Amino acid sequence: MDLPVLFNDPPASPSGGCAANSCGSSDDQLGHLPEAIRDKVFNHPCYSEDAHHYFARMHVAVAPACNIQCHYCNRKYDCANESRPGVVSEVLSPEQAVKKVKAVAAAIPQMSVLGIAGPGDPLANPQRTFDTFRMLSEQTPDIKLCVSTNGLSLPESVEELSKHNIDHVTITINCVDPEVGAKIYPWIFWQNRRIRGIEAARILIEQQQRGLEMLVERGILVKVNSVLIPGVNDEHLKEVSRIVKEKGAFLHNVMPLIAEAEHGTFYGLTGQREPSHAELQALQDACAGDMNMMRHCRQCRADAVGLLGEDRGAEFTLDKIDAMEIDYAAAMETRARVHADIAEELAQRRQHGPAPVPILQASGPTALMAVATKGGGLVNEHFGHAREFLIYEASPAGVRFIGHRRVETPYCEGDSSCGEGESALAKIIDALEGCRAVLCAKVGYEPWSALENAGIQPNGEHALEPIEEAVLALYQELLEAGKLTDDVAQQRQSA
Ligand code: CLF
Ligand code: SF4
Repeated sequence: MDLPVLFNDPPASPSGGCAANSCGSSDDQLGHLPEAIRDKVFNHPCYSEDAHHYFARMHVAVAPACNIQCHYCNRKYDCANESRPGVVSEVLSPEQAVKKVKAVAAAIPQMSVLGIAGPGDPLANPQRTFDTFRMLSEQTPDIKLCVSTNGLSLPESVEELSKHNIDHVTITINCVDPEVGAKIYPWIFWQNRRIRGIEAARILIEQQQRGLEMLVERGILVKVNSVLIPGVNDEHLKEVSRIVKEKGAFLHNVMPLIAEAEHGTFYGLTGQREPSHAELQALQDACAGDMNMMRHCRQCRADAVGLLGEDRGAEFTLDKIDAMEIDYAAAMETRARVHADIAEELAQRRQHGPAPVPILQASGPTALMAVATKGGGLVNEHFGHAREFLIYEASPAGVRFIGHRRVETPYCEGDSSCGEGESALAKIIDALEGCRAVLCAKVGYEPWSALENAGIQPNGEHALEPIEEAVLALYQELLEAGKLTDDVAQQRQSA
């Protein structure tokens, strides 16, 4: 199946025509897709960058076992292929999971997708995973179903996946060469035997590739996740990207390795380094020539609830759900209304995307800009409340989304009486390294000065404006004021 480009980078447009919006962050992201595919992605927050500003996803942690070992995973925690390492989820029975899905769907009508992503491998727990999917496809037909797997048991599961209307499958593919694989996977459990080394990696790769081909044949959209491990598979991932695209994968999500010693993973304990923001972006850009790239992944938990980047899981613990009265039929009416409103807004945005950049100069500086948002595609979060910043690249060719930076402690949550506010601010400034400006709904006096001193221009003038338009406007203001002189190469080096 020859899939149209959804997430590719924009063509360079020195003439200033707005070729903007990589990852289809707005403009004509979905407009050119065949209707069948548009229906599958328009409200999936992971498959459409636009959708992730509006639609929420949730995961249910029904799958505790795993059939392989990855060097970036500690079995005490959730599957690191689709989750941040170091996070533990409460395992649910399929019945508990269904109840939770209904409760969340009623409380958060924007929740459009239910994923099973752990805490182990969903397909290594077929009974629990498919019982959950079966009940959900019968009882909550308005929710898209999604699954993420390491791929070892995928070929044997494809038939069952097709039965439950699962339109979205993620396979984590870190390599297509067993020699590279042997450095990532110490063993697999296969046909009742533990197999190690290159042989283990060879079997895993074969199963992943066969599973990918079988899914594509059935018209199921496949996203490939890859963990970027510097010195192990960084260069190799370009080939992975090329091959999975050739085989019909829809989207490639290159995620940074997280290898902190306190997580107790092999890589964490042996000092394997994580990639920098610049390395991640450079590899995503290199793969983008061959592949639709996802850049808005938040490496969420196996029990995540809410918009990508937020986690409302604590509102839906088992005891709280037990106390809830859920009228799902009524909830479905509200959900249909909310989804229709969002679809209308997205269509409007596509039709009236940001105005083309006037030709200020044929070529010019490229600037990274950070944005504080709490959703809806707007600059609408206070600097001090932001838990993450979206990063956009602005140039005479337009604006493109390139990723996000997470903040451990929002500035306003740092306790200023013991200096925590200052230390939180220092860490935020570190996280924004390489950015020329930060747009937010409001920013206080103290962080304002610190940001300015760090060469990051704070800006609250574009509060509540659509993000791309605001970034573009600020870019022009800074350009006209002669405040943009760095070129992108310099910025990337420093990032
Ligand atoms: Fe979940 Fe994954 Fe489905 Fe999304 S997450 S199973 S495709 S519904 Fe999304 Fe979260 Fe990244 Fe996964 S942001 S970790 S890509
Ligand atoms: Fe851990 Fe997931 Fe790898 Fe299994 S597949 S070892 S749960 S990261």
